[in-house]
Amino acid sequence: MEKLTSVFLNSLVGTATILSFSSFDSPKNKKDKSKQPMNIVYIMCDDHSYQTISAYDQRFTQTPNIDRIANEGVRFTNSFVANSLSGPSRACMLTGKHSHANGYMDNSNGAFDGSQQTYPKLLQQVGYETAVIGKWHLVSSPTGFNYWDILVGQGEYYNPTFITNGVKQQREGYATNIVTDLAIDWMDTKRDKSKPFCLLLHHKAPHRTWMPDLCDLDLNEDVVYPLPANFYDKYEGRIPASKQEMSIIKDMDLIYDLKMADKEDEIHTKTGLEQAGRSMYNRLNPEQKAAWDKHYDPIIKKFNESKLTGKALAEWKYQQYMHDYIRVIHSIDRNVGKVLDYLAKSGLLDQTMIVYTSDQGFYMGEHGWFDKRFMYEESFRTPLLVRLPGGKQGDIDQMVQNIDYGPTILDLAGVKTPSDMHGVSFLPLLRGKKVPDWRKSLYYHFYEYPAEHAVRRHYGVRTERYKLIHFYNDIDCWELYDLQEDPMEMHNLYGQSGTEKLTKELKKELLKLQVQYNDPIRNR
Ligand code: SGN
Ligand code: CA
Repeated sequence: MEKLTSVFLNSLVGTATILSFSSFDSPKNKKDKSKQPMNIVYIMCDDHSYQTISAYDQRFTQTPNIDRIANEGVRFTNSFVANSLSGPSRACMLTGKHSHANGYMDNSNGAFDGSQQTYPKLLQQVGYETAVIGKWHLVSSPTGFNYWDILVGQGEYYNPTFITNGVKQQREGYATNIVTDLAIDWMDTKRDKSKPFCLLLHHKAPHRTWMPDLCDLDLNEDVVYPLPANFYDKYEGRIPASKQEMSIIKDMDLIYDLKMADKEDEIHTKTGLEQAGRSMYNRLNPEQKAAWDKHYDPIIKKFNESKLTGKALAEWKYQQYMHDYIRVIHSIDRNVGKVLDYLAKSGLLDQTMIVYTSDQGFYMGEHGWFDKRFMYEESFRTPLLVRLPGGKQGDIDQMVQNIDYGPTILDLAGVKTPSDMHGVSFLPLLRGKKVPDWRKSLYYHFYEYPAEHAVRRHYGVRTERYKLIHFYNDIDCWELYDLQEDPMEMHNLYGQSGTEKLTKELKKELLKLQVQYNDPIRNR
């Protein structure tokens, strides 16, 4: 009943808004831009760590174009996901709900149920034109989009296959450039210009295996990246962390991840990964192979001769990983610049909210890792930069989560958050308003286990200062962190004397959230 009422109320809001949208391009409205609805350009990368965005962190690289969004808008300093994995994150964003409620709990979950309520569908109801271009990763075909042009599955970096409104086609070139060009082309020539629009521009990059664009292969060649202080973490007091399989030292593959497929066929790694690495190379066309070889062959030769072991090998792997990853970021940044330039040139900039984010964070060697999944800060957090014309500039420090994106975008379009969405609109924060009762704690739940990288199932709660995590399923481990005293989460305080009261309070808060969101798996 409650759900029906909310749909009804929304349809009323929708009707009212449609009336104003019908005159979107009228000469009168062109004069008074403040009365026009906002477009949304939502740029989301896959696995882009906040550590490699210079608006957040200056240690590794410069991202001047991505930073423009922050400089002309806001930087969220406490932005998080609900379940640090691609498909689930996307489902949380589209539905505004935690994973158990939208049904897409892990990447091997089958297909996302596209018949359910999503924010793009609600936008369509109030007269928006919607499109998704790039990585989709939800198995079922997109629903709620007037136009969709998606990569198949994880997508490929080179010469990727797309499904364009249901029809498969391969496109020659580098994914980040292609996706950007398609998105600009959609805004420029394909959409219905009498309507406001919401474009989801989803890059495959910088997902594993971090393949750079040809023009970026030699970038920053002489740079030596700083090793994180906890690169050689021994995981004392953290059993689940000790059992993961996402270590740069032991799990990062020389051929698959680090591209050391030698022509002499002397380097061999795990059969499956070696084969996958070699077939990735074989996807390249002759021109691409020539540029690839020119860059990697000398590195392979030097690597083969140097017979590295122990720490020298570990740190060589880290440098190689960072070089490739950052080169991939460089291409993303350049392509974000292209989108911003297009919006400026076409006169859309003042009428468009621009979002830059990632489906989750990523480890840049912290704890010795790549990948994500854990509720630890590097992968629980995700970058979030928003440029809202007429909105606030500077930092927003309140804790936001990817379940809030749908409600926020709907709010911008004048649509009330449906009562069954878990997320909350942060539009008031973007407009610089004070929201005294903003949430004080976040809920997280990760499910994909047993699976690649062997991160155990866990749920947890994070407050501004503390974090409590429970790993369950084939393990029963609690972890407690004081993020102020131990920001790298190296000291598990759970069970230590003096933490009893804090633990009790956090368990109470955790249960409160599980009840509030109606998660059937509860704090035990
Ligand atoms: C692939 C990757 C994993 C990664 C998952 C999930 N392996 O399976 O390393 O954790 O995707 O990533 S790979 O051999 O295919 O590269 S996600 O961002 O799509 O959820
Ligand atoms: Ca991802």
